Amino acid sequence: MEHALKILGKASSINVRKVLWTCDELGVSYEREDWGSGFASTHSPEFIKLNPNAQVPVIIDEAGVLWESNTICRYLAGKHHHTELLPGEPAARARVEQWMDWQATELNRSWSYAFTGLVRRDPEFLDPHLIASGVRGWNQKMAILEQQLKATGAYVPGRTLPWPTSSSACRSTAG
Ligand SMILES: N[C@@H](CCC(=O)N[C@@H](CS)C(=O)NCC(=O)O)C(=O)O
Repeated sequence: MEHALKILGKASSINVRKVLWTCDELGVSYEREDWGSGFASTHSPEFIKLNPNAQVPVIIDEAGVLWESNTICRYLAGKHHHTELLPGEPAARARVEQWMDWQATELNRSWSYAFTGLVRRDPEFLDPHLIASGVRGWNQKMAILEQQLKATGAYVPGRTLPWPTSSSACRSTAG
């Protein structure tokens, strides 16, 4: 019997939403617990044992505990043999992973300082030059994304997601 998938993380987190959206596309059911700022603390000893980075999302299933949102999405697609969502063919797979890696490294790095200062109002992130540089970086990355979406006419890796889905409500709210 397959164990239920448990997802730890508040649904408003962009990184948790990736995992929820992936589950929706795969038709995988799950239980979710609210963890993260505003909810149960990820700095509690109980949570740190699961993810030493004190971040959501974390998943737990019969294989154990996993963190890092993009890894979780790839794991779930692989586990459920959805090679259309995460292709097995190396070149097609690399094109999906290229954008996932870009998001986690280049894109996230561009906005995080300015976001932490301007939105979170963290006093350690209020250097106006670094904020201006973050805003410039974000706009450069968004121009790359816009260009790619213009080229495909649809989704980042290509013209279609692998199969039609009824989850348009989920898609429109995924940030
Ligand atoms: N690289 C991590 C980043 C995870 C991350 O930044 N999570 C944020 C929420 S979006 C978090 O846990 N913040 C601490 C908190 O909410 O307590 C991933 O992709 O899973």
